[in-house]
Parts: sequence; structure tokens; C-alpha cells
Amino acid sequence: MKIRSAEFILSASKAGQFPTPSLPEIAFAGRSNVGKSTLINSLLNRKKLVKTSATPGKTQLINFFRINDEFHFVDLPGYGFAKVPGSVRLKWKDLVEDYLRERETLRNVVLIIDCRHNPTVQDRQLMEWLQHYQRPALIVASKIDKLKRGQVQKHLKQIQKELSLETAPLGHSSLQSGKRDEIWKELTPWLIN
Ligand SMILES: Nc1nc2c(ncn2[C@@H]2O[C@H](COP(=O)(O)OP(=O)(O)O)[C@@H](O)[C@H]2O)c(=O)[nH]1
Ligand SMILES: [Mg+2]
Repeated sequence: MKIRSAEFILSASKAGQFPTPSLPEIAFAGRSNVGKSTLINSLLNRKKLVKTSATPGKTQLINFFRINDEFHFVDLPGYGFAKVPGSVRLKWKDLVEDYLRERETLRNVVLIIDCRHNPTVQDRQLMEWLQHYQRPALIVASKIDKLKRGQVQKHLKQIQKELSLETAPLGHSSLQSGKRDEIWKELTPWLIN
């Protein structure tokens, strides 16, 4: 995918603030700190379009980006950060579930799992929502550079087994640009009208 333009549109804290549904959308979901923003920047070949951080943020907003004036990338708020109070967690659930249920332009959800860990309860919850709302999903295992080469396949297979996936997740590393093309190959067909 050739990226000609990538711009931030808005942040939404409730469904009424989502941009008018027009262009096809791909959303990105995953635990805080899993590498979601890094993956988006890597796919767009931008260093800092989406802010990344070593300390997980507490903001619970959905961020919309317009790419090539042709489609949207949507950065869903991260989950699983132990220190957030229950009220914030409930707000996250409402916001993300509203989006997954209602958004008619949503074509595919990229669910990102840290390749080093087994999927969490919230990863599974998200998988269940995606199945329930019949949302096509692409599972990406992030940070594969953190594993020894010989260990990567084993971890991908383990995640496949844990989530009962038909195929193993795609491995990604922000340090290996070749991985970007494999993910684009899976996503591009969803953006064709
Ligand atoms: N080694 C390595 N670090 C990564 C990778 N992806 C993200 N990170 C780091 O993980 C931290 C969290 O990344 P970020 O994209 O902000 O996570 P988010 O909270 O899911 O959006 C940052 O310090 C990133 O530099 C990767 O593929 N490899
Ligand atoms: Mg982020």
C-alpha cells in the first residue's frame, strides 16, 4: 500500500462523536502497551502519527485517522492496564462495544497480542465480541524481535491454540520492515469497495 497522506481526524469519548460513517475503516485493538500505536505507525510508514509510550496511557478515547483520503484507521483504547479504576473499565467497555456494534463502515479489526504472552481474559472477551458482532478480524502477534528466532513459531502456535484460530497469527516486529507488507497483504482486500 502506498501511503500518500495520513492525518488525524478526531478523538471520540462517546459514540455521538464518531465521524460521519463514509470511508471504509480498519480498527486496531489490544492491551495497553502491546504495540498498537507502533503497528499503526509502521503500516503507515510514519514515525509519530500516533503517539507511542513506554508507560500505558489512561485516556479512553477512540482516535480516527484518514489515510489517502480513501479509508480510516481507528486506534481503539487499550485495555488491561491494572491500575485503572473499575469505572474507567466500564467506560472502555461501553465505548468499544458501541463502536464494534454500530459502526457500519468497519471492515476489519486487527487484534494485537504480545507474542510472548498467552492471550488475557480481555483479549478473549474482545474475540467473543468480534465473533458475536460478526466482525472479520486479523490477529497479529507483536514484538517478535523479543523472542529468540527459534521460539517465534512455537509462540504463534500457542496463541493460535489458545484462541482456537484457524490459522496462526501473523508475527510483527517494528524492527523488521518486511513484516509490514505481510499485514498489508491481508488488509488491502478489505478496503476494496
Ligand atoms: N522491541 C519492540 N518494542 C516494541 C514493538 N512494538 C512496540 N514496542 C514498544 O512497546 C511500547 C509500547 O508501544 P505502543 O505502540 O505505545 O503500545 P500501545 O499502548 O499498544 O499503543 C513502546 O515502548 C514501543 O516502543 C516491537 O515490535 N518490538
Ligand atoms: Mg497506543
